[in-house]
Amino acid sequence: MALLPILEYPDERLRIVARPVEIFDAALHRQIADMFETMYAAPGIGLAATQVDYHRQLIVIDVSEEKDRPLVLINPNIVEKEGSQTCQEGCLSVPTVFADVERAERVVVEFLDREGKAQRIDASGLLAVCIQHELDHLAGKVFVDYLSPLKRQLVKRKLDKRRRQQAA
Ligand code: K1U
Ligand code: ZN
Repeated sequence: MALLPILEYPDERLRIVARPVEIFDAALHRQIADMFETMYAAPGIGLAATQVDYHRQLIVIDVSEEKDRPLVLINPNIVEKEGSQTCQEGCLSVPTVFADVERAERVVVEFLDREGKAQRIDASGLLAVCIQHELDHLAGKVFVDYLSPLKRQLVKRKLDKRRRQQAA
């Protein structure tokens, strides 16, 4: 397994729209294992393939306290949405930045598992937030896109400063 580099906002590769996964082979299973290792090490509760510069519709998630409930979503589609909730979100591609985002409270998602078998889950609370955040990544969207232009500018400046300090 390997730790994968995570793209950081405003990297333009975060804007690439992911294509469906078509081949369920050993290379895909290696990519999934590497993404879980990267997500757990970060640490994070989700990771979309886009964030590691792999532009296929693949997401890994684990919102459990014990980190023992790994979930792989391939070619996911939200087929039902209900209600709304506002949650403070973070993003491994926008380090140190947290902001409130309004999302659906409950989503029903159809997807393929790592063997290519069709699955469906009914998610609410944090899992629903995380799924919507990761699906946005696959569509080339980052959570700071929901902020005002002024707040986005502040985020860019903060990240620029952080990068300059890291390079010094
Ligand atoms: O997609 C990502 O960048 C991962 C992101 C997912 C997410 C977090 C919060 C709300 C919506 C989506 C993260 O995992 S950021 C890190 C984080 O939230 C966290 C890390 C360790 C423990 C608990 C949370
Ligand atoms: Zn993110």
